[in-house]
Amino acid sequence: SHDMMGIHPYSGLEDPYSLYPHSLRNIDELCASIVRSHRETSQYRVEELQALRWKLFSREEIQTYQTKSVDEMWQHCAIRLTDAVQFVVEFAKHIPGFRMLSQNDQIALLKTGSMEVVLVRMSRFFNTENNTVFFDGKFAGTEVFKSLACGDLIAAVFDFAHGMCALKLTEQQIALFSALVLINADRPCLEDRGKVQRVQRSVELGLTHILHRDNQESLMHKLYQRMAVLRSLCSLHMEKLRWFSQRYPLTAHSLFPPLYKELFA
Ligand code: CLR
Repeated sequence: SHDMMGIHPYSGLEDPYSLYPHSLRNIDELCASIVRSHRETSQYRVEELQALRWKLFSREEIQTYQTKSVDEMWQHCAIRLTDAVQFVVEFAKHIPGFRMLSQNDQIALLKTGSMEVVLVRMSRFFNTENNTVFFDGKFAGTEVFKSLACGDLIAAVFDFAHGMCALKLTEQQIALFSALVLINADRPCLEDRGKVQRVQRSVELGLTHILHRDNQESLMHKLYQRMAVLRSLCSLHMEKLRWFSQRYPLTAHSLFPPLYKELFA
C-alpha cells in the first residue's frame, strides 16, 4: 500500500535492485518509511506505556503465574511472543527493499531476525526503575516467569533490555536499528546475498544519517555491540526451545502457534 501511494523511495528507478540511495532526499525518505512502519507496528506508543508504568501484578497474580505448569506457561509465553513476532513481520514488509527479496530470503531473514527485533522492541516495554516488562496487560518482574524453568534466559533477556534502555534511543533510532537487525546479509541460508547486502547498505546509511543528524555518531559502535549480544540471546532461546520440545513434545507440537513453530522449530 505504501508503494501504491508513491512513498516507496526507489519505485521510479529503472533497475529495481539498485537500492542504494543516491541522494540525501532518498535517505530521508528511506528513514521516514522505516520510522512510519515502526510506528504503525509497535503496538503501544511510548506515552501510553509511560502512563501504565506503575501498573504492577499483585502478589496473588504473581502466584497464579508461578503455580502454572511448565508447559502451560511455555504455551502462554509462546502465544505472546508470536503476537509480537507478527507485528515484526508487518514491520519488515514495509522496509524499502524487503519485498523485492525472494520469498526464501525474506523467510530466512525473519527466521533469524524476528526474535532479535522483538527483544530490541522489549526495551520500549521495560521499566528500568523496577526491572519489569509489560506482559499480559501489566508490568512483570522476572519472578513472574519462574515456572518456565529457564531463569538464565529470562535474566539475560531482562539484562539486555536494561542495557538497551541505558542507550536512551529515540523512536527513530529504534526503528532504524530494528531494520538493520533484520536486514543482515550474514544470515545463513540466503539465496541472493548480494541483493540483501544492497538493502542492508541502504539501511546502514539511514541509521548513520539519523545518528549524524542527532549528533550521536558514537552510538553506532554500541549498537553493533548490542547486535552481538542479541545473537547469543537468540541461540539461548533456541537451546531452551529444543530442551522444552524434548520434554514436552505434545505441547510443542500441537499447542504452540504455527508461526512460532515455523520460525523457530
Ligand atoms: C516485546 C515487545 C513486543 C511486545 C511484547 C510481547 C511479548 C513479550 C515481549 C514484548 C518481551 C519478552 C516477553 C514476551 C512474552 C514472554 C517473553 C516478556 C514486551 C519472556 C521473556 C519469556 C520468554 C519465554 C520463551 C522462552 C518462550 O512489541
